[in-house]
Amino acid sequence: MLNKIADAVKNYEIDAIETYVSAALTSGVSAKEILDEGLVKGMDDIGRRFSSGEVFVPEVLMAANTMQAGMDLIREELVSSGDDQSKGRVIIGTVKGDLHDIGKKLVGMMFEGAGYEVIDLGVDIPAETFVEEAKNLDVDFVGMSAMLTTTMTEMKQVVDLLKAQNIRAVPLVGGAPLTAEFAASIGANYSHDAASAVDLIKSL
Ligand code: B12
Repeated sequence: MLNKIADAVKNYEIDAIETYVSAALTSGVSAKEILDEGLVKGMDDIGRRFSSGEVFVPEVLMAANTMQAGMDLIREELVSSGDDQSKGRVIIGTVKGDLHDIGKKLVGMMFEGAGYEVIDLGVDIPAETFVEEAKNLDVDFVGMSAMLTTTMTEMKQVVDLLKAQNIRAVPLVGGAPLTAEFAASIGANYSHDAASAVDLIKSL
């Protein structure tokens, strides 16, 4: 069943993914397993084939849309474990110039599941908008995602602007090209995946 889900992402079977994910949920497979062993596994394969030039942007986009359709179905179960009382307010967005949003959405869902109030700003978000929203919404955390080496530098601008305006919200960063060293160098907190992002936010 989980292999079928991974294959559906790999083969861009957006119509079939709903059937497979629903069947897995009905037969008691957890949302977490569907995510890790199914959807993410399929997307990892596409990522590898994209890097090696076997597939191109349109195929990656179709796989991404298939993955998103699957994620929509497990969303409820992933976030339902959250407490009623909010543990804090988080804004999350993908930085300016960057349109990747699957990882960011996933992290947002996991934060919700852990009891945080999450406001998703979307993609291609300028540093000024992160800072304005952090101020307006009086948030505890500012989550930033970057998937391109060329856009990760945007994160420093956000951190610097938050400091310059004396906003105490804690910056959290993530995305495939980032490292803990990079995050430390800009004064942000880093985690490499959605599960450890939850441990990170809880620890802060
Ligand atoms: C899907 C995808 C796309 C889709 C995005 C669709 C969408 N709606 O998101 C499309 C087709 C649009 C796309 C476009 C491009 N892409 Co692209 N894409 C990918 C791909 C294959 C998968 C990314 C993904 O969704 N992974 C699955 C999720 C679950 O994982 P994740 O994003 O890493 O997120 C996890 C962690 O990083 C972390 N995390 C993420 N954000 C945050 C935030 C916080 C606060 C925290 C704590 C944690 C955290 O937790 C997440 C969950 O576990 C990657 C390959 C790869 N290996 O990453 C390339 C990749 C990122 N893309 C790449 C490139 C080059 C491009 C393009 C420039 C291609 C082009 N020639 O046009 C464009 C850029 C468009 C733009 N301006 O953004 C390169 C980037 C290289 C680099 N280092 O700069 C990659 C690495 C592929 C490669 N090897 O060449 N892409």
